[in-house]
Amino acid sequence: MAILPIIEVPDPRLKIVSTPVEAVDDEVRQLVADMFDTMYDAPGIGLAAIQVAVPKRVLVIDLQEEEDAEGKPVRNPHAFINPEIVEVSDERRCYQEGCLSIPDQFAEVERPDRCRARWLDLDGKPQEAWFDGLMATCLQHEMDHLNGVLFIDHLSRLKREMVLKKLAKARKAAA
Ligand code: GNR
Ligand code: NI
Repeated sequence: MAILPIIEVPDPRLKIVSTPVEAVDDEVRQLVADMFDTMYDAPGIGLAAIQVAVPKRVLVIDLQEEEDAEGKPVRNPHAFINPEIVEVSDERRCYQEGCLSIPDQFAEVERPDRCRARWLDLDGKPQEAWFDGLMATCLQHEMDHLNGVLFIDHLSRLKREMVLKKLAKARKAAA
C-alpha cells in the first residue's frame, strides 16, 4: 500500500502530455495499485497518473456509488491503460466538477453526455465500451489530465481566474 503525494496547480507537470505505456507489466500494475490507494485516501472518484507525477497514460476511476448494509461504499475499481475516446454523443451534460489537483474548488463543466472508450486492461487486453452519466464525465475529466488539460481550462477566463483566486485565498487562510 502506497499513498503518493498529489501534485496541485500551478505545478507545471499538470500540463504535460503523458506518454503511452509500452507494456502492461508488474511496474504498471504497481502504479495502478498505488493510484487506487491514493484515490481512496484522498478521497476522490478518479485519478490520472500525472496527478501523482507519473507522466504515463494511466487512469483509475471508482465512483463508489453503492453502499453495503453498514453504509460503507462498495468498491468498484476501474483501471484504464492507454485509453482513447473513440466516439462521443451529441447530447451534452453539465456537471459540477472538482479536481484533487485544484483542492476544494468546483465549477460547472459541459461535456458530451456519453462517450465510447478503448483501452487496455491490467492484463494488457484491449477493451471497448460506452459510458454515460458520472462515469462518462469522470472518464473525460481523467482523459483531459493525460493531455495536460484541467477542468478549469473548459471555463471562461473570468471563471477560471475566480476559481484560482478562491484557491489562493483558501490556501492563505490555511497557512
Ligand atoms: O474526485 C473527483 N471528483 C470529480 C467530480 C466531478 C467530476 C470529476 C471528478 S474527478 C475528481 C478526482 C480528480 O481530480 N481526478 O482527476
Ligand atoms: Ni482531476
